[in-house]
Amino acid sequence: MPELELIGAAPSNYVWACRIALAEKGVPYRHNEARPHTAEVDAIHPFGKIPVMRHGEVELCESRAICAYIDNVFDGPKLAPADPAKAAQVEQWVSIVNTHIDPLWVRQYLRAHFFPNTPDGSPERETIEAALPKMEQQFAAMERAVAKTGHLVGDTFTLADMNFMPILFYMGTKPESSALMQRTPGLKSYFERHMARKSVQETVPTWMPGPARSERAA
Ligand SMILES: N[C@@H](CCC(=O)N[C@@H](CS)C(=O)NCC(=O)O)C(=O)O
Repeated sequence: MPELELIGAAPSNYVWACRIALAEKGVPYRHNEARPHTAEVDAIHPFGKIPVMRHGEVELCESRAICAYIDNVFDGPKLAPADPAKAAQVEQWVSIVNTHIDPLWVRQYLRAHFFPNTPDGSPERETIEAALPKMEQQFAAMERAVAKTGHLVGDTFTLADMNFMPILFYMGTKPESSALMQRTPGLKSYFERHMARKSVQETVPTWMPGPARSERAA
C-alpha cells in the first residue's frame, strides 16, 4: 500500500485530531507540516484549509472525511462504533464541536490570544471578554456530556473524543480558559485521563501557533 501523507501544520487542532486517529490505528504516515493556503494545501482543499491528505491516487480534505478514510481503509481498532445509533452520536458530537465549540473557543478566543490584532501584540482583551460568558455555558454543557461514561459516546475513545481533545488541550494554555476548566472538574478529569493516552501523548505539537516567522517582529 502507498504511504499516506498528512498535510498540515501540527498545532492545528484538526490536524492533531487526524494524527491521533492515525496513531490509534497504528498507521505509518509522512507528515508534511504545510500551513493553510500554501500550494500543496490549495491543490486539495478548495478554501486552502488544513488538514489535507494524499494516499496514492486518493486526495482528501476536511478532518472528518480524512478520519473516516483512515478508519475504513486501514486495519486496527475501529474509531467509530458499528452500532448505528452510537455511530450517529459520534457524528453528532463532531458536528457540535465543529460548529459551536471550535468557532468560539478556537477561532474567536484562542485567535485573540495567539494572533491578536493589537499594535503591541498583546491579547485582544475585548474579544476575549466577549467570548467568555458563552464559553462558560459551553464548558458546563460539555462537562455534562462526558459525565456518565467519561467519553462523548459510549464507553470507548472514539473520533468524537479525538476531535475534541486538541481543543481542550489549548484551553489549558491560556488563563481564562484554564480557570473555566478548574470550574468544570468533570471536564478536567476527562481531559487529563485521555491526555495520558499514548496516541495523544505522542502527537502533542512540538510548537505552538503564532504568526509565520516572517511576520513576527524581530
Ligand atoms: N472543517 C475543516 C476545518 C479546517 C480548519 O479550519 N483548519 C484551520 C486550521 S485549524 C485552517 O486551515 N485555517 C486557515 C484559514 O481558515 O484560513 C476540517 O475539519 O478540516
